[in-house]
Amino acid sequence: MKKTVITFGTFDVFHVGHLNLLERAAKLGESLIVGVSTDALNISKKGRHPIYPEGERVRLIQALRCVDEVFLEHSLEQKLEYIREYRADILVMGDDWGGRFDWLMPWCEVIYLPRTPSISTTEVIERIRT
Ligand code: C2G
Repeated sequence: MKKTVITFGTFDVFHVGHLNLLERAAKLGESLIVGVSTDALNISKKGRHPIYPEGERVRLIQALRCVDEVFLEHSLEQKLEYIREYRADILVMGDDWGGRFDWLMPWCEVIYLPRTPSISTTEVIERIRT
């Protein structure tokens, strides 16, 4: 059976850690769907405006060869609705979210992939600033 993989993220100031995560997620199935956090969701999660607005972040993710479809993620609590809507078989998240989405296991496989060490959007912003 062909498997659909779904993952979520802000993907602000896109970097190689994001790319590694998306490429590894894509390899777990035949198609990869990505929920990109809205600006409003990012503000509620991280307390700051993303550098790149949601429309631009969506376009960057959409342009990647490993990604099949992109939509805007409006709320962390709507994961089950998105999984059902896109008929996802596997939810992939970075291991910074380890355990947080285990409650979805009755509906899909939940896989946490190790983060790429030593790179993050926050660290890139800090490096540019100083
Ligand atoms: N990531 C990674 N390695 C890094 C940095 C990020 O593997 N060095 C992964 C994260 O674990 C996440 C994805 O890249 O799976 C996107 O990262 P963020 O944009 O920081 O995602 P976040 O804002 O945590 O949003 O519904 C869940 C959220 O929308 C996740």
